[in-house]
Amino acid sequence: MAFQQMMGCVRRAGWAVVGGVALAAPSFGATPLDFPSLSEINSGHTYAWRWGSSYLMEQPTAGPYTYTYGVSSDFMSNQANITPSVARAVIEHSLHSWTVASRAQLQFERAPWSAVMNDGGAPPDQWEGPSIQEWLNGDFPGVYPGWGANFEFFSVPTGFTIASQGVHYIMKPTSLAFTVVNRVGSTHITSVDIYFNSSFNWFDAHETGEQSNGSNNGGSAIEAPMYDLATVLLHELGHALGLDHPNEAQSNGSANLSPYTFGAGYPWSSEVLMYGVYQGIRNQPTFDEVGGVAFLYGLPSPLDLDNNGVVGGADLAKLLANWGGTELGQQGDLNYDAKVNSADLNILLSNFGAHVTAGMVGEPIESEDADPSTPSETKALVLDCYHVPLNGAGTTE
Ligand SMILES: [Ca+2]
Ligand SMILES: [Ca+2]
Ligand SMILES: [Ca+2]
Ligand SMILES: [Zn+2]
Repeated sequence: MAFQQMMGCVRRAGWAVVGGVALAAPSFGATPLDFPSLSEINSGHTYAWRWGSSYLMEQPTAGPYTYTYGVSSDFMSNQANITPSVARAVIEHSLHSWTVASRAQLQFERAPWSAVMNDGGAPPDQWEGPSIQEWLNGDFPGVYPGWGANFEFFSVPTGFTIASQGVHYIMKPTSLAFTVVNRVGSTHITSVDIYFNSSFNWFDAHETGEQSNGSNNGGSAIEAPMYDLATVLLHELGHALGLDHPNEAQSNGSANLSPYTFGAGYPWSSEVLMYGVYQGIRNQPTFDEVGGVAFLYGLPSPLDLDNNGVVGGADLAKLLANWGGTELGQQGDLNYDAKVNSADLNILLSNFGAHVTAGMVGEPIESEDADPSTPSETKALVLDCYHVPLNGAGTTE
C-alpha cells in the first residue's frame, strides 16, 4: 500500500499546472491521511495520534495531548539564507501554530534524546534513549519502531534514500520534503520523521519580512528560488497530524470533509495549506486544516461554539459576543482569518441547524485492529509531497 502511494507520487511529480483549475468554491474540505473511503471515515478508520499511539498520551479522553519532538543536529546546516538556530526556531514556531489551530489540545515539548531516523528494526548503537527492551516491554506502547521523539526533523539532499519497515524512500529533485508516517492498523499514527530537501535554498519569510501573498516564493531569481521553511513545515506537520492533500482525495476514492460540519463532498482549493504543490508563503494553517484536525481529534466543530453537537442560537450569540474580535481562531472566527465579522456570520447562518460530530480520538485500540506492540503489523506511509515545479518558478500567475 505504501509502495503504491509512493509510485503515485512519481506520476504527480510535474504537477505544477494544477493551479489553473477554477476555484470558485463556497467551502473547502479537509482530507484524512492516506485517503480513506467515506465508509471508512464514517466508521472511524482515519489516522491520527490516539490513545496508545504515544507514551505521552496515557489518558484516552483527556486533552491536551503533549508530543515530543527532536531536530537533527545538522538540520539546515548547509544553508546560505537560514542558520540552524533560526531553522530550529522556525520549527518551534510552526509547532506552536498547530497548537493554536488545535485550540491548545495538541502541544509539543523537546525530547530528551537526539533525533534518530527510523530506518530499521533497532535503535542506533549510539542512541541515548531507552533500550529496545525497554521500548518493547510496555513502557513505550505502540511506538515501534518509533525510536526517538514523536516528531523528528531532518534535512537531507536530493537522492537521499531510506528504507523504513520495508518501504524505500528517495528524495526526488522536485520534492521539497517528505514525511514518513509510521502507523498501526487503520487508525493509529505512532511516529513521524519529516525530511526536508537540503538541496533547495530555504529561508525564513517571517525573519526577512516577506508577506504572505499566496502566489510566489519571495521573488527570487529563477535560477535560485528560495522556499519558506515555515510554510513547508506547517504543511508537513499537517500530514504528521493525519491530513492529506485535498486535491488528490477524489482520484484516490476519498472525500473532502467540510471543516465546519464534517460532512463529505466539498471541493478542494489550492488556497489551503494542505494543497500538494508549493503556492507561496503561508503563515498558519487555513480553516480547512483547523476543521480537519478538529474532526480527527474529537474537538468541537469551529461552528459549534457551545459544543452541544448542533449549530444553533447559542452559537450565534457567542459569535456576536465576539463581534469585531481580532484574535486568530477565537470563538466566532470560523474561517480562521483573525477577524470575527460578516464572513463568519454568513458561514454560521448557512449551516444553521446542522448537526456536527467530531472524530473519536478517545477510542482505545480495539482488538480487531493491529496490536501496536507487534512489529509485523506496523506499516509506514510515505508522503512524497509538497512538490515544486520542474523549472523552480512559482506555480500561479
Ligand atoms: Ca524518528
Ligand atoms: Ca452549538
Ligand atoms: Ca473570521
Ligand atoms: Zn504534502
